[in-house]
Amino acid sequence: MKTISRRQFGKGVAAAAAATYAGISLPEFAFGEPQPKRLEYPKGFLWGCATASYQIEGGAKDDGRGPSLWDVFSHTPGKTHNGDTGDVADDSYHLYKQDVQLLKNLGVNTYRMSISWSRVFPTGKGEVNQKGLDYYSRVVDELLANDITPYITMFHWDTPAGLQGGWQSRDTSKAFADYCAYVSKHLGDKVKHWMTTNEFICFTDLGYKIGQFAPGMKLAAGPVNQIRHNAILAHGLGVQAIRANAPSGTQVGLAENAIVYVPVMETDEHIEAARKATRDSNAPFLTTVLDGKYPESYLAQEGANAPKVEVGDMQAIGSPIDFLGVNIYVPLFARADGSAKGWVEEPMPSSYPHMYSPWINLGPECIYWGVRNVCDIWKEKVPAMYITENGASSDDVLTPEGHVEDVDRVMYLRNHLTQLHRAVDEGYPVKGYFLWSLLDNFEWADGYSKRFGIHYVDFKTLKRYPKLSAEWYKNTIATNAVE
Ligand code: PNW
Repeated sequence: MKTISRRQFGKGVAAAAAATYAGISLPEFAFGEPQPKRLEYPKGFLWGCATASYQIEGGAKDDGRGPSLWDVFSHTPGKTHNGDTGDVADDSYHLYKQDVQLLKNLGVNTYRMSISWSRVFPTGKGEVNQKGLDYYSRVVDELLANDITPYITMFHWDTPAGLQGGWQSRDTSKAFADYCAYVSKHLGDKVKHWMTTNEFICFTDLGYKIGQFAPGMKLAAGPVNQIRHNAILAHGLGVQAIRANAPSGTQVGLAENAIVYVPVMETDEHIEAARKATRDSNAPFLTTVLDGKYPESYLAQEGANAPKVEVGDMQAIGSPIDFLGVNIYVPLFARADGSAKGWVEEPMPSSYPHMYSPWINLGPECIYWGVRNVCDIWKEKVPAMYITENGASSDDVLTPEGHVEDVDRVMYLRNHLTQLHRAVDEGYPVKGYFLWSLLDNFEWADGYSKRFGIHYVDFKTLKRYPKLSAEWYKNTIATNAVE
């Protein structure tokens, strides 16, 4: 074989280049700035922000509002960071017009908010508090006047304290349906998109099994499974109630934090493992709602602790939905392991990077795989999908000039929207994205210590300041692209 020295090789390349380039004008891109492909979203994609009643409203005792389990819990010593409560929060009860202007300035076309059940029914059922409903009517009018479409969650964890037994009682599911019927009847001419519940696991397991959230109980498996059942039953009865009371054309769904598995590698076997993991791990909630029945494996695993199901329950629970909202923050990793189950969850190394809240592990592929797994498993059961929450906390510092340079939140959002674009590009039916959250707020057990807003709130003055992330999101919306 003929070998050439390095010097000869160099000479050869230089000579060849001289011959090639002589007298030839090269296309500009060869020496210009690199031109990344702009990740544009489809025309008509909905951009929004999300909030929840107890986290932003304050006005806890105003105009006849009754207490919720979260009022009771947050006022119980030792339950929230620093004893923080939602008594005032962002005072959006009084400052909602300012908040609508924040939305308007971002250029969003939609807003996800929730209704405080105990503002409308102070004890959860029976007598209506007209002033409570009037407040939501004013908020909705203000949104519509600013061309912002409301997407409303009926229940984001603030269970009326007046309901005996809370979610331990089936009557709560029935009371929820009556509340949904009433609200959708009275606001249904203006609000066309409803979500029944938000994140089953957070008001069932976290509230009644782990005790970290209201009402702070630690019950055994049997009662917890019944509570989970009552929660999904409430969703199903709520769907039926909204359909029966709102005008035709109304869209009904739910917002669920599906547990998301990312395949450790994008090979067929691990992709299949992540899909199986998604179906198995969401067994008591999303899987049962979308299948309309409990998986055999879940019933077998729970044995005598399995939920008691009454006639008609499964039909209600499996009511078809018009859209599925998924709240996606974090990944878990699945690997095919050759077992009968077919998958194993990878342990997370202690070095795994996270955002300011220790549970927000950074793994932007979760938003792509969350969408893909759910749509691949349930296909026609999910005619449309929204990301109803995605966002992160950051150790925000307000400068004397009134800036917050939350580059970590921008990094988190940019990477998640890059991954979401992949799902949209592959044809998954994602219609919109709601960023959590419009503004800093009462972060449940973490009180005011963890800020998730793209607007900073000074909790002493209640003044709102746009962060860098608000500027970034505004640009994303204006260009309809990730930049
Ligand atoms: C969601 N997890 O909660 C809620 O819907 C919001 O009210 C909340 O403020 C937001 O996310 C940020 O926490 C979650 O542990 C709480 O995976 C915990 C988890 C996920 C979502």
